[in-house]
Amino acid sequence: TTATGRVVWFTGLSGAGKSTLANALHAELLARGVSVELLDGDAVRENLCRGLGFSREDRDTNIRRIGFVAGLLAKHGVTVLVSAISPYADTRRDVLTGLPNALEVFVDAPLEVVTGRDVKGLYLKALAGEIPHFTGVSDPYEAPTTPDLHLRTDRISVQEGVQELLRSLGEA
Ligand code: GGZ
Repeated sequence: TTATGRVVWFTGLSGAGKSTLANALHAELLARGVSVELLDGDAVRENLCRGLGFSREDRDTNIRRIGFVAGLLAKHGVTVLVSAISPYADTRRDVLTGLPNALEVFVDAPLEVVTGRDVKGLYLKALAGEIPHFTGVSDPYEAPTTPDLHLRTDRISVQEGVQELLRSLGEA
């Protein structure tokens, strides 16, 4: 029988570095021959969750669908890297509780830092009121209080983050 795969669940604000870390970890695990899949909020919203918006209900639906697919993959031994804001603590706990072997990773940078980076220009628009319900600006983000791993991306490099992730996965 195939051992259950791990689920690494990256939660945090837009621009905090979830996808960057997930992509870097993905590359590292692939290089080590690990069977690994990425479920990125952005990509998922173009197919599996197409048509969903950013109300609490839609975000929760998004997160539950991602959790469902992650569980199917993990059951077959695949390591799954999930990158989604997943702003609601209750929903995260619900979904993560249903995934044996899941790691909750808080990808954390202060709002000033992510608004300063503003890689996609979304914070500028959100602060101008052009994007309603923007997480961290006009919509809640409930930070994890007891994450398995807390990465301050304004203080550590991507490579340091990946090293910490590998250690948490027992791969370092
Ligand atoms: C937050 C938004 C919003 C609003 C569009 N609030 O940094 P990005 O651009 O590429 O990633 C963000 C993505 C968030 O999707 P998730 O599936 O991760 O969200 S959730 O877990 O809450 O369901 C951002 C973009 O979509 N985006 N509008 N209003 N982020």
